[in-house]
Amino acid sequence: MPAFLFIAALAAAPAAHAAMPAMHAAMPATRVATAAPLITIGNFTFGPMQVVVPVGATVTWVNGDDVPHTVRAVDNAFHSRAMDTDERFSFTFTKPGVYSYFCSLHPQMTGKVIVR
Ligand SMILES: [Cu+2]
Repeated sequence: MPAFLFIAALAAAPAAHAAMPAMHAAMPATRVATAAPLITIGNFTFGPMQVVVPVGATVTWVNGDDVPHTVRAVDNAFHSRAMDTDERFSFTFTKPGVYSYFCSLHPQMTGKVIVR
């Protein structure tokens, strides 16, 4: 490679290495999603059960089961209607916080959206 490219690669390498530990440290035990994560309901479970999203994220749930499910916030911030197979529900989170939710038809089904 031309000398100037090689020097540029050397200069960039330390910065990339320095960023690595920070990225690992910031990685939580739960799923960190994009601003538009998709949560799939399957086998009476929200998958993933917990997502971490930025403020302004729109989370979409899709029902992959062959029985109806709902998505209802514990504090009633959102409440879908009963979703049949392949139906979707979306909610945009405009404030930081921890949003616990459940399926009102099967209250043992629970999930959490953490908005940062
Ligand atoms: Cu359900």
